Amino acid sequence: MTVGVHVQTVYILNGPNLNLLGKRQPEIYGHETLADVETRCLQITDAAGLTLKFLQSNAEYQLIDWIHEAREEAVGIIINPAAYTHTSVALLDALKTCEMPIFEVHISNVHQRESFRHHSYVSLAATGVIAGCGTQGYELALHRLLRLVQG
Ligand code: CA2
Repeated sequence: MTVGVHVQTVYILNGPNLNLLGKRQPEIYGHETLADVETRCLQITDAAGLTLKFLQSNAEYQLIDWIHEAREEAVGIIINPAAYTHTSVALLDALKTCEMPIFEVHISNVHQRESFRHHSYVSLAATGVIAGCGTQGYELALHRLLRLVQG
């Protein structure tokens, strides 16, 4: 009998317009691209022996479909829902079905910005929230997630 080795998977999901990271508004979001962020996150997951799925979409339904996928396959989710943070009950509902650690990451300090950015639907489903740490926030969330998952 062959016993398969089960590799744990972490999903990092990115919402609308984050494909422009490093290419526009560097005063708010910095100079790093999403590909740079993925590379640094991969270094962490590789070292920990985990698989990383690092994804971005401008479409709400796509993010929801990936959350459904993660629900079956992942040990944890890190999500920067971008503008959907402040609007999407649908993302909240999808995340609420996931029984695993969920971290919400914002590159900017949303609480220092316009008041419509102060409320997050997603936070209601989040284990933890990181905001204002730049793109390093993804790594901080990943380290915390690994601590919870791997002990
Ligand atoms: O600070 C964050 O990470 C945000 O989630 C980014 C969202 C914004 O709507 C949230 O309030 C806070 C916007 C993402 C747009 O990303 C861009 C990146 C570079 C250039 C233009 C947009």
